[in-house]
Amino acid sequence: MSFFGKLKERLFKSSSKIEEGLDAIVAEGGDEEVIAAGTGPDAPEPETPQEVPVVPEPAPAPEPIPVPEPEPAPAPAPEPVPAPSPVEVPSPTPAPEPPPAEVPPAPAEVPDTPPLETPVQPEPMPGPAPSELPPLQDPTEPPVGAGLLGRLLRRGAPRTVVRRTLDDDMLESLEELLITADMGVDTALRVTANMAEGRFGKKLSVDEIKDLLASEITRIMDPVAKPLPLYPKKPQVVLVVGVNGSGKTTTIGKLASQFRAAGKSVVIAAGDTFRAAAVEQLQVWGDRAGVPVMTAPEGSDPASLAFDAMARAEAEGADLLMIDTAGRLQNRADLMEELAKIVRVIRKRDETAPHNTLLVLDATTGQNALNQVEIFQKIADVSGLVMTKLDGTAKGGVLVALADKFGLPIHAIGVGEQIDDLAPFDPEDFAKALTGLAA
Ligand SMILES: Nc1nc2c(ncn2[C@@H]2O[C@H](COP(=O)(O)OP(=O)(O)OP(=O)(O)O)[C@@H](O)[C@H]2O)c(=O)[nH]1
Ligand SMILES: [Mg+2]
Repeated sequence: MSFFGKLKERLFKSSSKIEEGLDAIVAEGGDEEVIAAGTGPDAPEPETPQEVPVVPEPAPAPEPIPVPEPEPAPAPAPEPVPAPSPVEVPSPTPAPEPPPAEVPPAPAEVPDTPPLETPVQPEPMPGPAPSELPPLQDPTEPPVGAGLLGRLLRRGAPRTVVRRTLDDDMLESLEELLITADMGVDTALRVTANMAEGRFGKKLSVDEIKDLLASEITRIMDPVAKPLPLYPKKPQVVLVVGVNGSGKTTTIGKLASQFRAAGKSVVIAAGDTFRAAAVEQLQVWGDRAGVPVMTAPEGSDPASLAFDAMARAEAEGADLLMIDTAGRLQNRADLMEELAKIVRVIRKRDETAPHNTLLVLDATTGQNALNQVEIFQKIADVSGLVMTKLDGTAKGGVLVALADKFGLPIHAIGVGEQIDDLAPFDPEDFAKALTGLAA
């Protein structure tokens, strides 16, 4: 199944919430209009609900075997990124924290070239399969509308469509609906205001509103849809952070597998040294992805492990080092300080690192994700987001709020627990899936 198919099927809860809401809004105060079948190419689609299946079936059980599909471009698909402004390298800390006992004295490493300014020319990634064009008309048939056949076809049963005049009441209902879909108040207001521009007082059907909504969402999200950039720096250090259970370890496993498939050599560091189970979980992912996992004894300093992992990745000439970290709630100052220390120690080895700091967000947390971004950004210079668990939540709209508020790149989204359930973020697909439109 294509990733869009999966996304659409699994965003069931979010899309059905929006769709049901729209149906109710238009039905309330809308008028049924009768349209003669086949009248003109612009004739709106029939609106009989049974003809507009949002998501036909509930999401099936996850496919057992992660068979890589031919078409999806893997999440790390490097686009020829205009290099984001280089990671802000703070001026050397005046009184650098003494490295953990086992950490060798930090050699001052100055790269010859600013690595982030000269992105590697990435290998072209397999592009998405050409989307299938809807069969507009059978070329062998004469155009409908010509001759007797056309007249006969037009005489089908008349269809009905319900349209409601876009007024203040309807706008307010739309705002409320978007807020309940977790888009946040500011974003919901902006989206509905844009939808209404030039359409106030006009009559709209559910499908027309869905189209408007999807294009507004796409417009907001287009600028943030950026695959994880790849840089020539070896190793490129990718630090993965987030609150407990957001999907960091799983995302690292999925990304590592995709990087490997793209021909990159990857090392993973198990920076969650607090739980033995966390290390084991990462090792399982490492095995699945076919990449080595560097571990440290339980309870040892994660900053120290990160430092050692950099040394190993350098020695092995690895392209990428992905550092997993323990989950930490953004309101736990002690844990956030520990994260800041990991970043400081990494920078002692390479002052340009980490080259990417990925904040992994769980879509089911809804609006709290906004607070997570704010605080993690302060502590760890978050360079991009991955949103997991978009399957099975009605809170998918939060991704729109995040894009609108922070403008941070969204590198990938997760829609399941399998190794291939992560894909680059595609705003149009997402908007269509969220609003329940067909591909
Ligand atoms: N449905 C679904 N489950 C996911 C997704 N990503 C991760 N999970 C599940 O979420 C749970 C937590 O994932 P982990 O990768 O362990 O999360 P973590 O952030 O590493 O957790 P801590 O290390 O405990 O902070 C696991 O059961 C994963 O299988 C996703 O996209 N969809
Ligand atoms: Mg973990």
